[in-house]
Amino acid sequence: MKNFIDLRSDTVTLPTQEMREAMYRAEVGDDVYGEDPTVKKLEEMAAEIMGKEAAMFVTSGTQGNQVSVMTHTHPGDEIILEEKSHIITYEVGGIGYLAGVQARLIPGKKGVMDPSDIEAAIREEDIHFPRTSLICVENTHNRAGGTVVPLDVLKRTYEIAQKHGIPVHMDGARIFNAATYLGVPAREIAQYADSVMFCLSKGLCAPVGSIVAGSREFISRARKFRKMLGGGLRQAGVLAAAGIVALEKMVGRLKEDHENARLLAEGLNAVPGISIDMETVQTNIVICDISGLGINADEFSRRLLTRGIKVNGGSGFSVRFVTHYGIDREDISRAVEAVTDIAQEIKAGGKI
Ligand code: TLP
Repeated sequence: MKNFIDLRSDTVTLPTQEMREAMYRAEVGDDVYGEDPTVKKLEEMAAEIMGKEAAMFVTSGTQGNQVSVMTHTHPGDEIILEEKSHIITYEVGGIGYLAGVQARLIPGKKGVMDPSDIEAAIREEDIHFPRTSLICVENTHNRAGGTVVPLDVLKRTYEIAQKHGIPVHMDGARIFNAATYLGVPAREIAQYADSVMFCLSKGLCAPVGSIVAGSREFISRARKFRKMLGGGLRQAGVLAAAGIVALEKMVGRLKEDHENARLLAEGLNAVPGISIDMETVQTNIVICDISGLGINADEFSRRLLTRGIKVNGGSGFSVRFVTHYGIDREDISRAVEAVTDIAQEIKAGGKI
């Protein structure tokens, strides 16, 4: 039995044996000189998969999003984002600091912005106004519970963006989870964005790295911003080699993570004191409202940890569980049992 069942994030996945072997064997060169064949191979593969002209390996999803925003915009511009998006919540205020842009936040429904709200937020030409220079869409949407933006919404959003001459960036950290849910190739989703960032290091298990894909012209400008942020890596082929295995071998199994997330959600939702909006359980993320238990997320995560389960805490009452390659059905049963146990313990008035 495992020491811990780690449901904090799919970022905790470890590289597979095949990745480690590919990393060991990787042919490498100085990528700042454009001489790393393994990085080039990964970038070409990634561009092809996303249906874009070019792609660039970046150190992280955060770096990929930030470089994309910097490349699409100028300081003083305004960009449209969903109000709970990763870029606005978890990227350390980078868009203000690095790109010098301000955010126009739109509340989404389960992470999905209504295209007409987007259109209404686009600035007219006026001496007082900033220029709206980018629309960002997150797919799947992390804080909404791994929800998928429907293809018709993406299409309408893209049509509006094109009508106004504004590019769309997709934070597709988990785009393959969205593609798995929709049953379409990732490029069908990516076609509705001018640039797309996706992560190799989440459900796909690579140890490090993300990709930004877009037009050749966009990627060549983005390379300068990546360099500026210290992302010009040298023999990065050792990392890219794992990324290639991630794309070749790990995409097809994401449906298992989705099945496990559904089982987990069903199990947890049956525990008195826990409620889950089951409509949001579409991919590998389950967000629970634990307020009915009468303890906050910090206390909940502390009690789970003593039972060998890791989740992130916090002062609120929302707890996220993420399934991934390191989680099997038995782990799901153990997690549900542990949560049931905590609920009973609270009911009995027991303290740890
Ligand atoms: N998300 C992480 C944390 O940062 C919250 C997680 O555990 O889910 N876009 C989205 C939608 C993401 O969920 C993440 C990571 C990123 C971008 C950033 O990727 P990294 O962690 O590689 O910088």
